Amino acid sequence: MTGTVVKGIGGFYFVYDGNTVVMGKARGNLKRNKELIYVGDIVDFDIDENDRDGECVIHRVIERKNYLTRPPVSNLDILVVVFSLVQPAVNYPVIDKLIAGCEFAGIDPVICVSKSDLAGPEAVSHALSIYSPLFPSVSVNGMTGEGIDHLRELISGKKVGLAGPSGVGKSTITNLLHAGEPGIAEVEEALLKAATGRISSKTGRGRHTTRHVEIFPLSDGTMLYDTPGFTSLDMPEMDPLNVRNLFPEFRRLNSECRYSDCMHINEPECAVKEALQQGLISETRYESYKSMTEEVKKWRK
Ligand SMILES: Nc1nc2c(ncn2[C@@H]2O[C@H](COP(=O)(O)OP(=O)(O)O)[C@@H](O)[C@H]2O)c(=O)[nH]1
Ligand SMILES: [Mg+2]
Ligand SMILES: [Zn+2]
Repeated sequence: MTGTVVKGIGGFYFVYDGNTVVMGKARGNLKRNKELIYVGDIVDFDIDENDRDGECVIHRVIERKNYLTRPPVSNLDILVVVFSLVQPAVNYPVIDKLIAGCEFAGIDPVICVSKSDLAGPEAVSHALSIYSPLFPSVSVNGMTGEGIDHLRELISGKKVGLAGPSGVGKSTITNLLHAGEPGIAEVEEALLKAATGRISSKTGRGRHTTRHVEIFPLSDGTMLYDTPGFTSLDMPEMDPLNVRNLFPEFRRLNSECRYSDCMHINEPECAVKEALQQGLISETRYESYKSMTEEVKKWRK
């Protein structure tokens, strides 16, 4: 049978088959090879016939198209990159680095400007104008729920997580997405049933719970990754020249610069700098690009 790992705790995994949740363990060979199973993995599993409690055995990971490490999750289609303009103030380099991290990991970003009640409509439209030509973008008011339906549409049927600085409203948005979802109560009940008496309280308090991740299926087929939120994504060491490929608005211009290895910083006849001067590329995006390039250069020293 095939299912999605929706939770892992103390060496046990919970597998959702589209209907119900069963609890189980990884087969011996997976454990011996120290192959980690990630929440989000699509796995091949069987119900253990000899097990009265209907535990399952996970034979292998069938699909892991991408993964993130902090917290460890796989197979995200979308990361909703959330930021507010005030309380806390926006830090564009941090946001653009998160977006670049999505590009790097092969995850589609959806941009969400939060706390629209605090910033004023002009500031919100300005922020949206930076991102909406590049990515699906939405503004949300966590106090009234305004914008949540639009966000639901943008993530419908996908495997979705939330990322963004602390305090921007990720938990609030997650709760709004959960509101009135019968699927969540059912899965929670099945999880609880599967776990009762099987996980010792000692294991339950172990280190596996410190970065708690759980996936909740919503009624429209969306799989919502309930995490404390990704505040940053790991970036590997890379050639500074590759940073330009993580900015989609630069990519189509790369071939139009005089030099094919143009970094778009000090070179003459640079199509990106021309686009910047014409207002076709946002200044904050360009500044973020420069600061990321500097950061990547430092790592390589
Ligand atoms: N005014 C206002 N406050 C919000 C909004 N969304 C969240 N908050 C508040 O901002 C604080 C941080 O929100 P939280 O969801 O915990 O942020 P997280 O750290 O990103 O998960 C809480 O006190 C929320 O009540 C919003 O849209 N407007
Ligand atoms: Mg939170
Ligand atoms: Zn250039």
